[in-house]
Amino acid sequence: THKFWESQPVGQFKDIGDSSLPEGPIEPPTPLSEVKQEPYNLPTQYEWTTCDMESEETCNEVYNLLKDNYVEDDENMFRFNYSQEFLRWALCPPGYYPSWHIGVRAKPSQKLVAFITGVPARIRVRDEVVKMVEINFLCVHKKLRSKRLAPVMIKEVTRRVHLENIWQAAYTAGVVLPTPITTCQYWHRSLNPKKLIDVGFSRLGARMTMSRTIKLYKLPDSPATPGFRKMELRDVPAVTRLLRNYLSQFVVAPDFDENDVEHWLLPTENVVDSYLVESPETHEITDFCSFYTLPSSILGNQNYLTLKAAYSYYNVSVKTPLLQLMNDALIVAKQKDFDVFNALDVMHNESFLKELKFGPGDGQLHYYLYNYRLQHALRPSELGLVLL
Ligand code: MYA
Ligand code: JJ1
Repeated sequence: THKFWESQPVGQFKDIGDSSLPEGPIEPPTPLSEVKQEPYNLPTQYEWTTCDMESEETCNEVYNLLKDNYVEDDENMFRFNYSQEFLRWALCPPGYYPSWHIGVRAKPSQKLVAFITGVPARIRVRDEVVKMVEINFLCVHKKLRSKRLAPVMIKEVTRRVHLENIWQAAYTAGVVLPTPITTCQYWHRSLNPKKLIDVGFSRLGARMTMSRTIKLYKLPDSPATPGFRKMELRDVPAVTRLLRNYLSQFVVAPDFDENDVEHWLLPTENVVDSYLVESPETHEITDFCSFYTLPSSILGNQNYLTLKAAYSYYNVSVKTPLLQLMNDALIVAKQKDFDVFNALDVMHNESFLKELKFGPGDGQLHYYLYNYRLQHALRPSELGLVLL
């Protein structure tokens, strides 16, 4: 059972298949004057703090909390290691609210022991664009788990989001909660198979030797598509048009404008990489691909500390076949020294995963909406949203 989640305006397991329930908000907004004005109570040994991510020192505290306590795989071999530059990028998009970067400190040491964040986003669900918050980086220090701190943090971020007159949220988790709008599979494409096998990220296949495996995953030294180049600032209007048009076919997708595209997709060193195809004849921008950088710490390995992973982000194929575009993405990722290229089976990704030698991982990612009901769960291919 889910004592906390059963008390929240989210799709409940008992309601699955109930066709009398309408799509849309589960509960209406309340007048802002009725939103609780004071923070929720924490256990007396703890206090709320707002984490200023523009401050080098606070950003470093957040970085360290997550580096030691954030998401691990099911066998505790790897742990996400979001960089400071990445955290600043993820948490400070256009129109962000500093008050949605919420920490918990221990009294009196002032040590940061928990964290949760929200960033604003416009998300389209079918033909409605809904102002939402994207919730991410929920983390409670390993020594403070199972004390019901997470529900208090979720209620506090909800309160602060309500104060800005926003009533819906989108979030993902590796665990099943009431109730996913879709469940996606992680897929992995080896770029540095020797290291992946050495650290236990992957295994030598049956009837495979190391040298056959290395040969299997070999890639050309440079991309194949004529006109394939890095995205630049001057490309923002064309990429925005391309992406808006592409995302319009999915049931749930972000409603990106040029400001969003500049922030989320313009290349930022060691954070996000974006490439496009500019027609050598017409100079039209016809295709686009992108990935973000999220290393994982390798827990307890003598030889290696980190796994360098690229995660497929937004890709748009109009003229160049998606398979060829993503093969070029793999080539540039390999040139940038990534060990593995990861992707979810969202959007049209299924069409290239097997052919480009991705294999299914042991992890899944469940997508959720808060205070918004969908009649039916979606297929992953109906989802046009990638959260970081
Ligand atoms: S997903 C990433 C989550 N982080 C990690 O997995 C890092 C490692 N783990 C931890 O730090 C802790 O285990 C966490 C739970 C903090 C996850 N999402 O305090 P507890 C429920 C939502 O005793 P702890 C991400 O960042 C659990 O079902 N709920 O547990 C998106 C139970 O409730 P119930 C979760 O293990 C986050 C209750 O918490 C999650 O010490 C989206 C137990 O609390 C989870 N990942 O701490 C948050 N894990 O009894 C929701 C456990 O009912 C946002 N729980 O089953 C909702 C929208 C809010 C804004 C709305 C605005 C309008
Ligand atoms: O990375 C993941 N799994 C890897 C490593 C498994 C290590 C043992 N548990 C994996 N490797 C196989 C790769 C192989 C390469 C050649 C082809 C065949 C496949 O499967 C998994 C995803 O699969 N990652 C996790 O489990 C991390 C947590 C995922 C949930 C994330 C929650 C996100 C938080 C919300 O913001």
